Amino acid sequence: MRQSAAEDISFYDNHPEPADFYSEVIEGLGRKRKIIPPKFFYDAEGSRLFDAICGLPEYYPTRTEMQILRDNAADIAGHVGEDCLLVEPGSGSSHKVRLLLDSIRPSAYMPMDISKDHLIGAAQRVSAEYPWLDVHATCADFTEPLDLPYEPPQGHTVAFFPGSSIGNFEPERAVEFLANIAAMVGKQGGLLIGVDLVMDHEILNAAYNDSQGVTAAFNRNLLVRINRELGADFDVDSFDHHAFYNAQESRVEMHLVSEVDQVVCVNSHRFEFAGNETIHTENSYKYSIEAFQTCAREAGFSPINVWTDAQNLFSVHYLEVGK
Ligand code: AVJ
Repeated sequence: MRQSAAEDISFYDNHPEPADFYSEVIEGLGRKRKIIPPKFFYDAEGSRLFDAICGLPEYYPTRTEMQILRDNAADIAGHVGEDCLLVEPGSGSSHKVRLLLDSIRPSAYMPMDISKDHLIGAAQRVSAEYPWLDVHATCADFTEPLDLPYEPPQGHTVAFFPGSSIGNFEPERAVEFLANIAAMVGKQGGLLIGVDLVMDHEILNAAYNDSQGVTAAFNRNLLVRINRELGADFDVDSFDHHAFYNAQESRVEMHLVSEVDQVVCVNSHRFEFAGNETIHTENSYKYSIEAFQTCAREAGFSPINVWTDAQNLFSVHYLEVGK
């Protein structure tokens, strides 16, 4: 192996339990109202399609959040403070954190992801690009409580959770997740988190029903993946993408709608679909600033500051543990 500065990272393996795709699909399709959890969208093709979604004209969250981070990097850094350990649960390619590193100047960065190979590659690239930064990659499932494998010598810990990924949790689960983060960052800890706002329904509906059909392909790819990996016989073209804003629940729902009465086999399991019956594949909750701050308080955080864009599409909150 080549030795270079890029490989100069620390690595911790928490040996996360891989999700059981087969059991969760069988269980979800066996329900009265069929569901498949959104975490299964992200195989290689699903990840590629999600990246494409982030660049779509209708999908405002990614570019809006990035602009908020760029425009307010110095102010954010002022709140976060110097020399923190910056932990990023679900860091993926560590793309957005690059907008903040030069301003925040953490003493160490801890990308955390369940996908070990992707994590190590991304951590090495950050390390090469920011030679002054100590990088501690941690392979872990961020939805589980976790004690940090590395504590910063002089200071506090701040978590970074961008992308409105919090929106995939049911609100009660979101509070639990935030409480886990509060426990993880500890007494002097903070959390910088991106949260999609409640807004005009037309903007929301367009963001999940793009004109190029990328979101539809992303949704249907779940069935392609089930066919390939679990030996199922979904007729993928007979399921329609359906996404809409449910104002009552304050969430965008995505479904796959069976066009006809049909039977689908997954291995030895048979599942009957009536025409128009749906598989619920995703919830993406939207929060007003106040509603999110209420969740944050319930989880043991105090809201410190919030940044938004001029159109009030997206919010970035800074929270600190305690009263
Ligand atoms: C990654 C969960 C934030 O809910 O907007 C994008 C996923 N689904 N288009 C979102 C998604 C359809 C995205 N999150």
